[in-house]
Formats: sequence, C-alpha cells, structure tokens
Amino acid sequence: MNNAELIVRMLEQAGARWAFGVPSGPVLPLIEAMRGSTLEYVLTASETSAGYMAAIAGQLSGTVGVCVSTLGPGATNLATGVGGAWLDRAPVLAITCNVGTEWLGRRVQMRIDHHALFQPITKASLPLRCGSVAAPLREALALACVEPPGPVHLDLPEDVAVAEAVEAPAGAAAPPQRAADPGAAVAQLRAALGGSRLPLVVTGLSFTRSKAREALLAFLERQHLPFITTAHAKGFLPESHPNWVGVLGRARRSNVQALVERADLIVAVGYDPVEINYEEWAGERPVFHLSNELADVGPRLRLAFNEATDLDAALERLAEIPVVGNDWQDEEWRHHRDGFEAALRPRTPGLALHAVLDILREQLGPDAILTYDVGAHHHQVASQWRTDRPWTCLSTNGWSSMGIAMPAAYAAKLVHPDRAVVAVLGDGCFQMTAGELNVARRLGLPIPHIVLADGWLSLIRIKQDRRGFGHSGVFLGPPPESPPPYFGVPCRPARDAKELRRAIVWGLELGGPSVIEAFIDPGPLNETVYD
Ligand SMILES: Cc1ncc(C[n+]2csc(CCOP(=O)(O)OP(=O)(O)O)c2C)c(N)n1
Repeated sequence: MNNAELIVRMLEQAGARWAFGVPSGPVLPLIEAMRGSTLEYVLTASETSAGYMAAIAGQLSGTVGVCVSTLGPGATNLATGVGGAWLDRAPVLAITCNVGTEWLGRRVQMRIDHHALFQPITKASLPLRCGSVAAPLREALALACVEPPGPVHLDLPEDVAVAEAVEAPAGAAAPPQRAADPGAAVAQLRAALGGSRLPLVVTGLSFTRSKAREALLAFLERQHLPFITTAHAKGFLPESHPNWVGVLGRARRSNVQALVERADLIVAVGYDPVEINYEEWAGERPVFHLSNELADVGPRLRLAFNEATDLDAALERLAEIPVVGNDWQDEEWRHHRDGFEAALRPRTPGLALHAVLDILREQLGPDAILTYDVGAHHHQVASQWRTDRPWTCLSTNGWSSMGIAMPAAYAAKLVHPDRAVVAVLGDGCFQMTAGELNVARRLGLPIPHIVLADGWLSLIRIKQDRRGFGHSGVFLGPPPESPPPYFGVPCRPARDAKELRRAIVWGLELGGPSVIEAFIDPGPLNETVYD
C-alpha cells in the first residue's frame, strides 16, 4: 500500500463518499488509489465548486466532505470554496497535491506556499510526509468535525503519495469531552426570562448542528415564546409553527425588525454573528447568547450572557425552567406574519421572483431541497421560502460567495438521490458557475436550475441606487430571447406564471438536468430587498 492508498482507506473508513476536484499530475496517485474504492472522484468544472460541494456533502452527510486540487492555481481556486466551509462551518478536508518534497520552497512552475494560503481559512494546515501521513490525517478528520466544524488542509507532495505506507490506517481521534456544566446558563436564562415581558428567540447557524431541536421547540411552546431564524437556520425549527415570526435581516427586514423592537430580551440560540452581527439589529436590548462558542461582539452591545456553553446539554435542560409568563399575544404574531407575507409580494404586471418561488413551492414536497445563490434573490428566498425540515434550504450566509447554488444542489443530490433538488440562482451567479452544468449532465443529476434572468447584478445595482450612484458595471446584457441548451442541457424560457409552472413540471420529470430561464421583473426586488 502506498500513502495515497492509505489516505483513501482512511477516508473510506471515515465515511467519505466523494472527493471533488480538478486533477493534474500530482493528483493522479490519489485518483488512482480511489479507483476500486468506495470513495468516488468527482471531476468538477472548477476547484471552487469542488470546495462548495465538499462543504455541502460534509454538512448533509455528517462526516467530512473531501476536495482535492493540484498545486498553485488549483489551490488558489480551491481556497475560495474552502473559505465557504470556514465561514459557514462545514467539516471539510481540503487536500492539495504538491510537487515532490525536494522542490518545496523552490521557485517552480505553479508552486506557491500552500500552508500560507490555507492557514487563515482553515482550522489547521498540515503537511503530509513519509512516515507522517496517518497521524496528521487522523488529527484532521477529528478536527474538521469537532464543534465548531470547519475545513482542515492537508498538503500531499507527489513523492509522499507514491511512497510505500509505513503506518497503519487509523480511525479519527476521539473528540474531546465537552466541559462546562450548562446549569449556570440555564439558571441565568431563567432569571433573564423572569425579568422580561417580551422575550424573543432567534436561532442561527450554530443551531443547525444541534441534536436538541425538539427540546428547544418544546421550550418555546411551553413558555409561549416567538422565534425568528437566520437564513442558515431555516427549517431547523418548523416555519409553519404558530410561534414562528420571520427571518432576520433579509427581504423586508424592517418588518421583522419591528417585532425585534417590541422585544425587551433577545434569547439567541446557536446564533453565529457571522451571518449578521448583533450590533446591526439588537439595539439596546439585552442579548442572551446561548451557544457552544462565545459571540464576537463589540463594546456597544448589551450582553445578558456570553459564555461558551454546551448548547445541546443546555437545551435539554430548558425543561427545568418553570413557566415564566410574558405579554406576547398570539394575535400579534399572526398579524405580524400576515403582514410579512403580504409585504414580500409587491404587485407587478411582470413575472416577479416572489411568484416564481410561490409556484415552485407548490410543486415541491416537504422533503425537497432548495439551493439558492447570492444576490438580491438570496434576500427574497431567505425571507419567503417556507420549510419545516432541516437541511432543505441551502445557501451560504457566512462566506456569501456567488456560485454556491449549483454545486450545493449537486452535492445535495448525491447525498439524497431520492429527494427532489432544485437550484435557484441569479443570472450573474449562473454565468459565474455555468460550466458546472456539464458535471450535472455527466452525472445525470435530475436538477432543474431556475435562472433568474433579469440581465443585471441586481443586488449591486440596488446598492448603487441607494447610494445615489449611476448604474455601471452591473449590466449583464439582455438575457437571450430563446435560450439555447447549455452544454447539451436543455433549457426552457418562462416569461409568465403559466410557462413557469409548465417548465417546472417538465424539469422535475426530465430525468436529467435542465435550465429554466425565468425572465423576471427586477422591480419588486428593489422594494423588498433592503426594506
Ligand atoms: C465571488 C463573489 N463576487 C462578488 C460578490 C458580490 N455580489 C454579491 S451579489 C452580486 C450580484 C449577483 O447577481 P445575480 O446572480 O444576477 O443575482 P441578483 O442580485 O440579480 O439576484 C455580486 C456581484 C460576491 N458575493 N461573491
């Protein structure tokens, strides 16, 4: 067994199913080692997408996602994808295949210092060397998954990959035991609730990793507390629940903010300020930050609690808090929700994104997975899409990089081949990622891609409007009247609701990837996105 085979064996044992990437010479020993293993090498159009696919595969499968690149430009491309795993907290192993060890540190074609590149965007960046492969890999497997999860980088020189392995495969190291009894946090929460008449709960990115969702829901019901979520936390508590009152900081944010301003205490559960800093919305209200990690906050914020706590242990003990009572009325929540839903749907004679989403929602069952990209549409989808199931509404809200929707959809479909998966993305994001369509075609992934064809980088155009600047550098050109098939993937235009409904049915039944070019009127987004 050589070291490449040792690595593959250990990744198999860790439960990894795919390694995403674009090869070159130094990657070949690893790819060769994957042939005949249960770890499948998936060629992507760019390493950036490989990083996103690894992140989503990791999040959805509960083990590490793996991405592999060549040196230099392969590694820099990969870094953008790995940054997503870093700020959106996904368990990823990013392997860069390098020149032989004797060339490391030399001025060589394509070579840069991979450790310097990955150090700021990973939990660790570890060299693999002859005799030191299994140990760092074992460490990386554990580190990537331990709370908070994130990417770990491994650099594999070519001579190390092909050298005979002198270590035995080793399982992931045991995760460290959690310290801190959550008793103090629970007692302080009880006291904080006792001093509040209008407490509001908000869940965030770290709550997506909680195994105690039911305990929180039972607590919310018993204590009669309203909850809002961030974009990442959508579906981790049911959005059809009568206590759900909105999504923080996305389309029609002022509507949700009005409710925040009614509250006199924010109970933030698994909230990660990377999505939206507390200072942007909490104002003078005391914030009770209940999470595995300390919140990164500025001096302006009024903190009621900010200690790293075992979140799940704390949630399981919320049942100990006797019913406190507060001044919230169900009717107020209902009224607020109705207003929010209506405000998200301004009238327009054209095809609006909100209509696209309503039509799509009708066609998809509760288990279907929607992936969406970054732009004005991100704001609308996050606020408007309703889901009651975890991991069914996927995007980025920490890294917030364009180009996530397509690779996220492909990874989701690989992990859940029996579930419907649809990607919704702006035309700017589509032009950035379109080459990945060939991956969907090659893998035969039956995914409709709904491209929101308005001809603009709308979010940036809206920012220009708000600052009184002219429109420059944001026009993509008019969308094609009769869009051609892309990379052989069939495409249908949808100019109105009727055409769109038909196209979605067609796309869902096609048995392979499809593109639906939805010619949307960007007008309503001007109203909803930052309002
Ligand atoms: C990699 C990257 N480059 C630039 C940006 C800045 N950015 C955010 S949204 C956006 C425009 C997206 O345009 P489009 O996909 O058409 O979506 P729309 O805003 O029209 O909904 C840009 C350029 C980013 N988030 N990520």
